[in-house]
Amino acid sequence: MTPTKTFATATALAALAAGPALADGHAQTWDMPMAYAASNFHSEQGVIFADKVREYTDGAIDITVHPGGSLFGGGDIKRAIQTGQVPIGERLMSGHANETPLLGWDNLPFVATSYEANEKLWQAAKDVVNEELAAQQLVTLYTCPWPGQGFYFNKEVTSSADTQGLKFRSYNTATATFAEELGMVPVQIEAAELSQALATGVAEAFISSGSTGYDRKVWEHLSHYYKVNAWLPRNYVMVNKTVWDGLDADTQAAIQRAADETGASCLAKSEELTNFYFDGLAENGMEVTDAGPEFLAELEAIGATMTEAWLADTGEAGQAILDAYAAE
Ligand code: PCA
Repeated sequence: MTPTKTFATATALAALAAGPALADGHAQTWDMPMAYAASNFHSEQGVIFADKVREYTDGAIDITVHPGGSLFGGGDIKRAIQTGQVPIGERLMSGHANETPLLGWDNLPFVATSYEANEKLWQAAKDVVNEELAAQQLVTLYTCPWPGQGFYFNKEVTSSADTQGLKFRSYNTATATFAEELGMVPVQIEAAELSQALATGVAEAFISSGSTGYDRKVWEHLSHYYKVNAWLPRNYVMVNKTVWDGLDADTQAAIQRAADETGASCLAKSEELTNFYFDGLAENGMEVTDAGPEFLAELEAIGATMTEAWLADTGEAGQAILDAYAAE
């Protein structure tokens, strides 16, 4: 991180948190780093959120969105918020499952594969996840799912016999595990760097939604997309807890209203765009199909062991989420 990228020193942050937003008659200006492309729906919704916050707080909180990892790279956003370098930002929640396995609740293969099921799972996970994040100095404002995750390759794949030794772009520990189980060699790369990784041969396969393949124009390098629909991971917009606690109740309520509305519209957008992305990949020459039965059976078997491993890592908390989900 360069000094010019630093939004606020600890002192500035303390001043931000010191009182009601309008106490001195000035708006608080908040820089909001986001990890994904400006044209991506998560980023567009982030801008809508910022507009709503400005409106509902009568201009007291003025958020500037910085998409595409331009202010902080995806991997650095959470820490930047926790340490007060920026007051607010957005990140893929399961990107932190390496430090906090609970945050991989939405990354369990084939457990919740529709928007409805994913929302049910979030309702089951939400309280314990938010409690954990609060302990990490973060307040979650809204979350929003990506479309279902499928595999991108540069050739036809009918089973793991075809995936051995491929260089695989992962975006978190679960995707790396999935790749290893399929005999591939994972390397973690941000979506913002994906096109370059494919162009230079650093990666030749990955798992993601149609959305990220479309954003990154991966048809320039890859030929096949298998829909699979293994899970729908969520991004979340979080605010530094000290900053949040320093806001008066009306300002908090106004921001939360904006967040609730944006969470709902972002989820609807994600669902609405799912087929648009598949069509876009196909129109640009990719084969977009379901995975064949042999490959799918292998993925399901790997997925089951990954869920077991997650339960072992998260103990009672993880089991309680899955129990609550099953009971709904
Ligand atoms: N796109 C993000 C995460 C999940 C998704 O669909 C990515 O590939 O980084």
